[in-house]
Amino acid sequence: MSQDPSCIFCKIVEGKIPSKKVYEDDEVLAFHDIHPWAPVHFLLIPKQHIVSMAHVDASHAPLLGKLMSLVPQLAQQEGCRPYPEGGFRLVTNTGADGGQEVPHLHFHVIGGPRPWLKG
Ligand code: DGP
Repeated sequence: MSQDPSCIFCKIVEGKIPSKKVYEDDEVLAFHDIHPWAPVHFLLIPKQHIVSMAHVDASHAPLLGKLMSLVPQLAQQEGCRPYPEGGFRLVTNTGADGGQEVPHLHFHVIGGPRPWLKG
């Protein structure tokens, strides 16, 4: 599996930086965001080092499909209320203009009661 030794999220995958894990299998890791924006805020990442959504191609389709298919069950597991009264926000910042700070593809899953929600 391709990893970047300087990448914070690769270090989390390898256990070199601790994280509060939500889910893990051989291809995917989900863990709590260190600076949560909301009562529920975790990050879902491929273990493989993919820099961003701008670096995704057709070869990644099965992996991305797996990541997306995990979102509903993990959101529910972490306390997001059911759709439609509840739900969650799914965010992927991409590149400098997209506000991406960590250059390892990640999906923010954000939810909980609404006072935190802006825009
Ligand atoms: P983004 O702006 O989309 O690249 O968001 C990166 C997120 O990663 C940000 O919300 C904070 C989180 N983050 C950065 N470093 C760490 C870390 O070492 N541990 C955890 N759990 N989260 C981190």
